[in-house]
Amino acid sequence: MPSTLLKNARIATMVETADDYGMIEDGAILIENKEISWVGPAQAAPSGDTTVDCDGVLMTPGLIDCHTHLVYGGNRAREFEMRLNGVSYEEIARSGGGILSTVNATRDASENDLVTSALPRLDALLCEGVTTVEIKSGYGLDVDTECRMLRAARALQDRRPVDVVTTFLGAHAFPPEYAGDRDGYIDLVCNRSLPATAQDGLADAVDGFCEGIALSVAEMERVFDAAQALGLPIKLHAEQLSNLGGAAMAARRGALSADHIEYLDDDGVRAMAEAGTVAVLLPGAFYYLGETQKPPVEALRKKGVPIAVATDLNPGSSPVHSILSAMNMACVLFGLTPHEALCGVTRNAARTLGKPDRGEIAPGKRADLALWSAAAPGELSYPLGFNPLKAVIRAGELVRGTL
Ligand code: DI6
Ligand code: FE
Repeated sequence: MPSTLLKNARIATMVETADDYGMIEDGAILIENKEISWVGPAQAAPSGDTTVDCDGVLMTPGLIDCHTHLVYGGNRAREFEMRLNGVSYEEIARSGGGILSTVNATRDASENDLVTSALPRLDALLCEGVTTVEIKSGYGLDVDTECRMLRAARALQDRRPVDVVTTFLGAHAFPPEYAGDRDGYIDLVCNRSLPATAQDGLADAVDGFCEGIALSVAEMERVFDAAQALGLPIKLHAEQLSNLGGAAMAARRGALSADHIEYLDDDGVRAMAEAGTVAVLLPGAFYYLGETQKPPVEALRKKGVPIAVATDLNPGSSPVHSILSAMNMACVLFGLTPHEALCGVTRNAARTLGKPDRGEIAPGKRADLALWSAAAPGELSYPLGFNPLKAVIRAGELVRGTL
């Protein structure tokens, strides 16, 4: 494959060794075989088979939304109204609404329905420079629907220029048919749903919702035992509404990430630091639920826990279809710096997906690049509702905009 040299770019490499954005002001980048083979100052650049002048554009790694639930049936606009009329998220969940109302609608949807309804949501992310997206199941809660959701998620990458990483979230809630039999449902997850998805290669990781309104720590441990026996990496929705110690349990088992973590305590922070578990902050859910307890950002920083940021795109607690807005909210609501927010949707997001081949602009990484009409990388977190994306290169190919 011929090589392409992109020159005259301001490159925010986001490499780990740099404590700023890893900026190369008059930079160039050589792309060969879908990968970055060289990056550095333009005057030292090797020659490529073709050369493109980027006209001083700002270049970052392609963005990674590492936590979404964007495949689902129906919608929950009515519950948004209920919440604003004084009914809490937990009350709605306990009365059979919430996640379970999406479960009903998702069970009624065909794979094609799920793909069709997910595409506009995915498109909203892609038009902001997302090149990799994680998508969870968890609105099926039976063997067939969990598999169907994951097949729909995988099918999306045949329809759009994006890499989809899938996560099995059968441990999201208890379905109505197991209302009085929690252990029976965990048995189903461990012995049937999870093996079925693993057998068909449908899941890249296993997640759960560890919460008073969902699974207990002990129940999650059973699911993680089954996941780890199948060789699948684990992650957890933890400490979102209360502190159950789920994040520490997941970290001690080597989890890739613990997500939400508003109620994380010092023990949880320590366990995550020791294990290298990434803290995934989801400010969209915090915002929509009117939460006031903020994640312990200062403690995470002090202990060196890597921080990622994601949309949590879902029909209930976070109908956020914008990774740039999630970055802005992480800054404004949680006090992240714009640099931390950008690390959170590039390098650290890649880490939560177990994908060391992306998230930085460096030799050997995938040539997934977002090009912006912005003067500096901090500007990506600064506005709300403004999109400065100019172009996207995925695996070395221009897939959006013009250079
Ligand atoms: N936490 C979340 O933010 C999503 N799932 C979870 O465990 C929300 C799920 C929903 O409300 O539909
Ligand atoms: Fe979530």
